[in-house]
Amino acid sequence: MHFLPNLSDRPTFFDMFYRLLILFRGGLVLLIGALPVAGQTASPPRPEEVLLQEDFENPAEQLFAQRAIQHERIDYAPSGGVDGSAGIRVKYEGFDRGSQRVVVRYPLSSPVETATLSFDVLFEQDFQWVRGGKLHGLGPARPITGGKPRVPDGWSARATFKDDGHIATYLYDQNTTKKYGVGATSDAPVFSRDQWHHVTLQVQLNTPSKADGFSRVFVDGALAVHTKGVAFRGTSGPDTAITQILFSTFHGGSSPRYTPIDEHGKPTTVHARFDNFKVTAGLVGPPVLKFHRRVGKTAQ
Ligand SMILES: [Ca+2]
Repeated sequence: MHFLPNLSDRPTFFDMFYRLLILFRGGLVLLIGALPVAGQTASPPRPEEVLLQEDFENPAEQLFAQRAIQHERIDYAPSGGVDGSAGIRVKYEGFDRGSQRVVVRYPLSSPVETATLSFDVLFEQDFQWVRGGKLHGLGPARPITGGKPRVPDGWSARATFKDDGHIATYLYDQNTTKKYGVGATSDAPVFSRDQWHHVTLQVQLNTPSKADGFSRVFVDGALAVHTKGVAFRGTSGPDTAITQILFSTFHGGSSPRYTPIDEHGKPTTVHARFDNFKVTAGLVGPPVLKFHRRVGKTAQ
């Protein structure tokens, strides 16, 4: 106790108080030293496993960008992405079944049971949502889309844009009484024209014998739709896992009611731009507790 002041052999009340104060301070230092640093946990979280990432800045070196730009209705936009970076521009050419299909499928780097797709989208000033259309998603080796018959090892999970800038989940599940996909629509519009929006689609596959899968869609960090109790697949096996990004965007629907039209009522072409596609293993994204106004209800 050499650091103590030279106290008398018969301590006064002040001496006792001073000794206690020094001991207490020493104990406090030891206690603080034993505490973890703020924000640190006993086992640090695993780093994100990125299954696909594309910012379009070096298209010659990025295979997904190359594949996308080869599509006749996708143009490379050197300064058309987020913050003047490079992106892509999609032409939605109206015809009697909505707009011409723009579909690019690309494999993920490994199969997973749970994944998160995110991307940025800007609907240009000319864009018309009409009655709705597709807005990308995830699928297995053989995705079911376009009203094709359901099979046990086939499914798909996509977002769709809806009238007035709403968003919806659009899921081909195991419900054999349905011809088309099922899902839910946000209660309020989430998109505005000429403004970048960040879309996040989470997919959790079901246990093959149970309807315990789900899909959530977030827009600009807020939960817009949460569809629970989904039987995406009716069997197990590697072919049922999430293995592909389904770049898929067009109006429709299969009737002129989905078609973007000009002032004369004739089919016209409208545009949207995309940037920063990323697919990550697991549920990545904003916390679920942050709601986008009200969460859409399942409408099956
Ligand atoms: Ca970019």
